[in-house]
Amino acid sequence: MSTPLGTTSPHGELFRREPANPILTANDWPYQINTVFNPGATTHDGETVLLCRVEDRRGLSHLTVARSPDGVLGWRVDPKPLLADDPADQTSMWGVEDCRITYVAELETYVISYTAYGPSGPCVALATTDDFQSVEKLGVVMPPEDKNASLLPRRVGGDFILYHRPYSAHVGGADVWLSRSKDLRTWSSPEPVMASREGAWWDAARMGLGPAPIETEHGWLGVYHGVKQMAAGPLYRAGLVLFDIDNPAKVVRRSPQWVLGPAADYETHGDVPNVVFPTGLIHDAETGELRLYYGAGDSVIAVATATMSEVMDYLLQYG
Ligand code: BMA
Repeated sequence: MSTPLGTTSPHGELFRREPANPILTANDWPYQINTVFNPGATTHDGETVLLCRVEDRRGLSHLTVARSPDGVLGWRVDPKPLLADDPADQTSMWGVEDCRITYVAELETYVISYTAYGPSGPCVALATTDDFQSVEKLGVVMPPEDKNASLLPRRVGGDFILYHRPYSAHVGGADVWLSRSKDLRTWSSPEPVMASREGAWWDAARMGLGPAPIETEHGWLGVYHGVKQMAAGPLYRAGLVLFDIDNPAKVVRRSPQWVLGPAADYETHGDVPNVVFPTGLIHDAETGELRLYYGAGDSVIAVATATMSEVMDYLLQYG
């Protein structure tokens, strides 16, 4: 058996938890909430911006901005949501959840891909923002059931590329697909990209792409969540994938092991125990550091780090 062990993490994983974890909890919020988790992440005006999923005390979720100078400490949380549930809208009357953020240089704007939730089930919606103070909604782009949408930062072959996870009881499975668009509004039929593994594997029950993939010389670097169904309930962990630069529907590398899984107290306890759900990834090109932001236990936000070279070495050697 080949043993692709992680490097310096106490749990033998590639990503190392930030000692300040959890970096954001309900206690940090300027208004009363239940939990805060699964944040989109990016940089804006020299600061780290998280667009956090906040579950209120009705059980519905909205998205609120938190800013920090270093991405770890000193968070300032906005007093009101950037995107909220809309009681008048059938697609989002039960809330908005789990966004990913992509800066699209061609459009000079940030695109927010998120899950809108209503009586027909979860569906994929897009919005844009220049400043994280106001948004322009592009509306629902994938009908229910669909979630875990993540946009590439530039066109490939003339098209914008959106990874997402359609689900149908007829087809079964919950895998990663992609659709293409010229204008971010009209999207092509989904093409299969990456499927759950089988049997005892850590990502056999279902999966979804996390943060917007980052362009590297070896391909588009993505982080995904994989789920194993245990007797005690689902177990959510994070793994890595590399998509072909010119053919983003093609997986060129995939981590055999998870690179971060529930181990710390704040990951094994919470409203949903045993959840590491990655939704934000920031690459500091100067230091080579990758910061992975994730929801832990569906209750708090945490961050773990690795370097780009560690991640690439690992994927190229074992993927
Ligand atoms: C998924 C999503 C996430 C959540 C995860 C773990 O299906 O709903 O929002 O973090 O389950 O409960």
